[in-house]
Amino acid sequence: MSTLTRVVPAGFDVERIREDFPVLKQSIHGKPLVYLDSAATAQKPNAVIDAIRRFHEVDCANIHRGVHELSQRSTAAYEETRAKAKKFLNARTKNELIFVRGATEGINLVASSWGRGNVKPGDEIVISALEHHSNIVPWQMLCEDKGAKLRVIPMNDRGELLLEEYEKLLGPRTRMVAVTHVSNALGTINPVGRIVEMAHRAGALTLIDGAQAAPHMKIDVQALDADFYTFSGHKVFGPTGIGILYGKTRLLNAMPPYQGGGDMIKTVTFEKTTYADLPYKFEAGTPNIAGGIGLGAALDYVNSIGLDTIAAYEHELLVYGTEALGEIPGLRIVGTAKEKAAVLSFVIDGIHPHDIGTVLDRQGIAVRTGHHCAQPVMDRFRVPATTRASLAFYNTFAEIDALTAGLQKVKEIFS
Ligand code: C6P
Repeated sequence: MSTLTRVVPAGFDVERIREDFPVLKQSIHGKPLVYLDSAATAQKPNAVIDAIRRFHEVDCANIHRGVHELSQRSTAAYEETRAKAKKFLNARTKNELIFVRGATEGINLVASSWGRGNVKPGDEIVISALEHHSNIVPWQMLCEDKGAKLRVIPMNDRGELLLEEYEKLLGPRTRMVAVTHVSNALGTINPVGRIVEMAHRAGALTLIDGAQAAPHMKIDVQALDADFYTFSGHKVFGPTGIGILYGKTRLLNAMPPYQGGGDMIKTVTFEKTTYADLPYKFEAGTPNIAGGIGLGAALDYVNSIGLDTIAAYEHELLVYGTEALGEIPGLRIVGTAKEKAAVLSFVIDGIHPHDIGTVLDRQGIAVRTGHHCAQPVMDRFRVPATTRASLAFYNTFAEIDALTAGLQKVKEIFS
C-alpha cells in the first residue's frame, strides 16, 4: 500500500456509493474490475437502471402525442428531466434546454442551425488547441461551407490555453468562440468565464463543450454567461444516446430548426410549415424517451451526492494519483495544468500505450489508450497516443494503487 496521503471529504463514503453501481462488482480476467475509463463513459447507478426498466415495464408510450394514461405518464417523466436539467445548469427557463443525442449533436446543432444564418465568407470561428474532434469538425465543416476561417487558441506545455494569444485572435470578424470546459485528453479546466467575457467584448457568441465538466463540477450557465452549453448524459452516469444543449432563448428563437419531422411543427401543409415553439422546434421525431428519463434519474443521483463533494473527493484522488504515477521511472504525465479534473494521461518511455492498456486489462484495469478523439492535442505534445486513466467519484485510492502496481508490471514485462 502506498504511503501517500489519502484525504476523504467528511461524510463521503465511497464504499457505500460503490454499492449503487452493479457493474463494479465483477472480476475481469480473475481480478476485481478497476474502472478508470469514466471519461469515455461513466458507469450507471441502480437508480438509472431502475428508471429505464420502470419506463419499459410500466409507463412505455410515445410522448407529446397521446391522451391516454401511459402517454401522459411518459410525457410527464420525460419533461421532468428537462426541468431537472434546467436546475442542473441553472438555466433561466425550461425552454432553453434541448434534448440531443449527446454533446456531439449539441455542437452540430449549433454549428448547423446558427451557422447557417450567421456566418459569412471571411468570418472567423475560434476554437482551442484542446478540443475533442466533436468541437473541431462541425466548425471546420461550417467554415468550409461558408468560406469562413477557423482560428485556434494555442496552449502551453502544461496544457493551459494562452489567453494573451486568444485575445489577439479576437476581432470584428469573430462570430463564435467554441471551447471545451474540461479537456478530455489532459483534464485541463479552462477558465471559461473569462473566455466567454473576452468573446462577448469582441461581439462574438460562445459555445462551451461541457462533456467532461458536467460529471465533475457545478455548472451555472447564467454565471458563465455562455450562449450555448452542451453535455452528454452517458458521462454524467446516465444512458447513452441522450444529452442536453442549453441555449439562450433569444438565440434559439432566431435559429432555424435543425431537423424536420414530427413533433417540431405547429401546422403542416404542402405549401408551408410553421414550427413549434421552443424547445420542440429543435426536437424532430420520437426522441430517446427512456434515455431522457434515465438522464433525469442520473441528475438526481449526482445531486444526491453533491457536485461540490464530488469535486473535492476527485481532487484528492487526482492529487494522489499524480504523485503515485510521478514515482514511476520513465513515466511522464501529459497535461499538468494547475487547474485539472479527473484525468491522468501519460506515456512511458519505450512502451506503446496500446501495450500498456492490454497488460492493464489482463489485471482487470480498464483505461483508454489512443488519441482520445483529440488528435491535435497529441500532435501538440508530439506523442501518437497516451494512456488515460479517468476518474469518477466511485473510484478509490486503492484503485490508484492497483493502477500503479499494474504499471510496474507493464514495466517488468517490457523492460
Ligand atoms: N469523449 C472520451 O473518451 P459524445 O460522444 O457526443 O457523448 O461526446 C463527445 C465529446 C465531446 N467533447 C468532449 C470534451 C468529450 O470528451 C467527448 C467524448 C469521450 O474522451 C469519447 S471519445
